[in-house]
Amino acid sequence: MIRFIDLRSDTVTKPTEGMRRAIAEAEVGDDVYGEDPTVNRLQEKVAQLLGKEASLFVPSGTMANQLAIKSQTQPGDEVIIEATSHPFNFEGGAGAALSGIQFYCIKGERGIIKASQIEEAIRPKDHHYPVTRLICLENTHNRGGGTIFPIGEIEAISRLAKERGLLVHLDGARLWNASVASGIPLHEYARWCDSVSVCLSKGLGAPIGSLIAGSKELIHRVHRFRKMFGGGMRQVGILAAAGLYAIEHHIDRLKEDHENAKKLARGLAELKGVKIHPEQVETNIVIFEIEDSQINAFQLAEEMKKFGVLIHAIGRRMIRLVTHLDVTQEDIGVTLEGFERVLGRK
Ligand code: TLP
Repeated sequence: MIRFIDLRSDTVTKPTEGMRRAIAEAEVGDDVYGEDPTVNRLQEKVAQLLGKEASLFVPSGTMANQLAIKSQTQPGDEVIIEATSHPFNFEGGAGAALSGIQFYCIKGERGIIKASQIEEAIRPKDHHYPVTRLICLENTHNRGGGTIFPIGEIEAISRLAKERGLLVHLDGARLWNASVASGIPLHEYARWCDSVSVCLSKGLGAPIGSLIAGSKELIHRVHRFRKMFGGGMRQVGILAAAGLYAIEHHIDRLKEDHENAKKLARGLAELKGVKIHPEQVETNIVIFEIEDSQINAFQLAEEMKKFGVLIHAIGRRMIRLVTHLDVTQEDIGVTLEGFERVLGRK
């Protein structure tokens, strides 16, 4: 079988030998009865890392975000969110379908929105308007290019939210990356938010799983809705074991992914028709544009396959590359060589 260098996403990683052993040896029980000791251990561990009272294991990041929305809104409410965010763009319209909310989108700077922008978006208390209830943030920001949400801005947004009686949800699918790159502990990011979701199946390399953390009272509500959404699972300790293994072994190494992403970006900046700001690459995501005179992004993706490299065209001129634990430093060299052969040097 040919080994592709797969830069389409950090969701494509395969479990390592050590992780597979942890899966095989996991103690299990029926988690719908709350009796899976490995799931319970994972939930306690993540709650502790995020400095929250409780957390709940769910199958996906999408379900985690949607449960956070469902548990903290009423149908007809408005949720303030950034225009290129994951819950608004890539969750199948679930906010409207499952919670009956509408989003109020704010355009951010590489995904980052400011407290002052949010303040303007909060609806007056008048019966003409929907009720503004929740603010959703994303850290790191996927379509922003793996941008780290500045902690000072999160604090300012949280203080504004408290003042105006609003709740804050943080989509922290890649909060691990933000924390490793910034040196700011996970709980410091989480303390400003009522609910936080984190994913085990992205940079951390587990095959599946996300958690949602918050107060005991919130997680009690989330638990009920998880059942309603069909997310109650049984002997799921085999999956939680992979998550625990990932937390124990794969957080610190994220810095290698960040270095690889920076190296990719620096190399790409030398190539013809590539528009990129390497200094803006903060974590494991690289987004760049190719100019009109060059081939389009879909054709570039096809050409790169010939060099054994898979990339994600996210538009006619935009490409996203994501580094992860199945991509080595040598792979970055091979990838840059491929790009150079297709695009040429400046
Ligand atoms: N993102 C995936 C795709 O859906 C785009 C990817 O390849 O990056 N929040 C954020 C910030 C995400 O990036 C993702 C997945 C999710 C939530 C949803 O997670 P899953 O795929 O587990 O439902």
